[in-house]
Amino acid sequence: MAQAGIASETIEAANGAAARDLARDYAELGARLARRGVDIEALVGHAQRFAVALPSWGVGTGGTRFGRFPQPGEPRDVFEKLEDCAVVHQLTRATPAVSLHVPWDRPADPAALRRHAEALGLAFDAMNSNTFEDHTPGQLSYKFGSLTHVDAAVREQAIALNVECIELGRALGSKALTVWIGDGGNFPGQLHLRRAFERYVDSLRAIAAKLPADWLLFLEHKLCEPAFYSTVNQDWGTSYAAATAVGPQCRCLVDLGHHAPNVNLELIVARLIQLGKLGGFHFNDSKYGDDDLDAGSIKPFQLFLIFHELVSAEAEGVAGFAPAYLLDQSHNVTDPIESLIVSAVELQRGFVKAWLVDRAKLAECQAKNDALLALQTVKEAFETDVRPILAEARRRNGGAIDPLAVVRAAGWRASCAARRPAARRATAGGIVG
Ligand SMILES: [Mn+2]
Repeated sequence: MAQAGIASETIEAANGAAARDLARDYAELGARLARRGVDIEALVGHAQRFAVALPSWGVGTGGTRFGRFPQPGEPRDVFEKLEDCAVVHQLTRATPAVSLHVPWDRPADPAALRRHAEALGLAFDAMNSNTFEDHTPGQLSYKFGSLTHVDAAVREQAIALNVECIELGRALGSKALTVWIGDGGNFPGQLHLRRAFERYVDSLRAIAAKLPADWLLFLEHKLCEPAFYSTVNQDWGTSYAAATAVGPQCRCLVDLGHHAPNVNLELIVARLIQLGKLGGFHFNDSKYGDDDLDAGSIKPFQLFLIFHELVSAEAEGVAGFAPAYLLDQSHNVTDPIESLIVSAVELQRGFVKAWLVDRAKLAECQAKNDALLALQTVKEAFETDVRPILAEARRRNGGAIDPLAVVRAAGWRASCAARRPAARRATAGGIVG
């Protein structure tokens, strides 16, 4: 039976105590925005409909190759992972779906897992296939690659796992498969660079042939790691070429941490939108590489500028524009539930601020080549404190005005520690794509 989350009375009591201050802050912000010709109610509406999926692999404590430091009360299986995801959604009302990693979270009984999710008010987002490890004892199949391996038998094994993900996803109600592979070479000369890419496209075509008509296939690129010389799908251009070769159901997925330092991510996003191939996102943040830090923690202006591109596309009605949003982070020193709450709110903040951009004024600045005022127009939106809007949206949607305070005060983690003895602990975490 699904473990009920935080008691609704607890949330209501906390909201009751905070409601008066929120009403005052909301009214003040509404008046300020009205002077700019902005309707605060429209912004609350945008905040209320914002949604990002949670990664099943993100609710266990993460780690690095230097170690993992689990905390008491971690989820021990996919059923308990969903219970933690449900708490994030209960408080933020912004995370209604979960993305599974297979085989880490392969359900023995998909129908039972779907019932469990539905009882918790959750749905399933994109499936994720893992062919960067072997999970069969004694096998080392993927040491030299998976979908691009020189041995056809290994490629077939990797294709079969992706097809299994599609079948599991159908049973769960998912509509997409995300493929990230660690394939590549560690040394010059190790791989025939063009042949490896040809094998990648051929394998993807075999997977795409098994997709239901209403499904999408997302390709996730990454500059390096675990291969440190040449990665088969290393950048958005390669990903675009592969997605185009595979066909119309295939799109590119942008993981914010998977690029060379200083790359202009919002420009990549704009290009993929323009080319009709933006499939979705893995949101996180980074300082140096694929750091998998919490969204918005390091470069909030970059996050806002990405949402500016996304919201512009939505506002302009770009045909076929419907990217999938997923958090993909590793929580090594924080409580994963708390990090996911804060990260979901950070994304919602970027989304709402992007709707604040005065697009008519910006278009005018661009037409007049007024670079200075164009920047000021964008920054006026970025610098607006929209916290009362986000809190009001949560309140109206039945969530918590202050979700972080409520999850701490409710003692969710401590209650998990009491009913999840560590003996059965087997959850995966650590380095993921
Ligand atoms: Mn990712």
